[in-house]
Amino acid sequence: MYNHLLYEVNDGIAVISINNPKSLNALNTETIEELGACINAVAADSSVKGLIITGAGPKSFVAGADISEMVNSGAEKGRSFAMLADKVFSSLEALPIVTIAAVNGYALGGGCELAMACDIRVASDNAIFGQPEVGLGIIPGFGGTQRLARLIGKGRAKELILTTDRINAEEAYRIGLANKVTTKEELLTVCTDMIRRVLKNGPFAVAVAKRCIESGMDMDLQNGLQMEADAFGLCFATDEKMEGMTAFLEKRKANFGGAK
Ligand code: DAK
Repeated sequence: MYNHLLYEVNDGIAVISINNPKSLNALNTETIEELGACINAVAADSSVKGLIITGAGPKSFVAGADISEMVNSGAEKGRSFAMLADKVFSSLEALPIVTIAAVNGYALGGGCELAMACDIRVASDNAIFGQPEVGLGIIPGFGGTQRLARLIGKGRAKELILTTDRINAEEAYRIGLANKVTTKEELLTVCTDMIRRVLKNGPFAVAVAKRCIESGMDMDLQNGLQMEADAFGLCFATDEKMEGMTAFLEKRKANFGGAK
């Protein structure tokens, strides 16, 4: 069905693997188009409750945008590529379900940016993160200058982007770029277990909490708190809240219909 992606769903958890082995899973236009179509399919499929994005093969998550395609692109192509990628990465970020990047090797340039468009990053111990763009005479263009600074702070984001230093999984964990580090063998299990823990909770509450965090990052505190209060009120109107609180009072586990 896809030329550049592998896609499977097990027990409500979807796994998208970027699959361009000859270029260490670099992102060309067709791959980003397919990723967009696949994210739309995930959004439209109510049976999918969580999403993992990873790279096919043992060595790389995504080694960045495809340099062999970009080298001859002019301003017009660059602009349309940027608009496409922006749309796709934003649709990934806007999914109401939890998304995890299982970073199984190189996450460079657009690869690091793809990981940052997910809610959570779990890195295998061979993962390498970096933003090499300024060394290619461009800047991070899939949201890197914005999302990296929001995630790890302005000073560290500037250091990574301006030096183009590559960092390993432990350092990524230390600075908050990776949420967790595990072995290569256990990476997908760790991600799946994490998603299952999310699925024990109210799906509407999870979606609303995720949206409040995302939107709040771009607001001042007072407006963010107002948004949170409005969203909090909305949760009180749901069956989910009734089930969650009733279950507590009845000393049983809440059943929100997610994975067991
Ligand atoms: N693009 C194309 N091919 C790539 C590639 C890439 N990003 N990365 C690796 N490959 C290819 C290599 O050319 C090589 O191909 P063959 O020679 O076998 O044909 C094959 O994958 C294996 O790579 P290596 O032989 O280099 O493998 P090593 O283990 O020695 O090194 C490496 C692995 C990941 C350290 C190295 O391949 C590397 O440095 N790759 C490039 C990393 C990089 O600079 N990535 C690009 C970052 S720039 C935009 C928005 C965003 C962007 C662009 C536009 N707009 C708004 C328009 C994003 C830009 C970026 O991501």
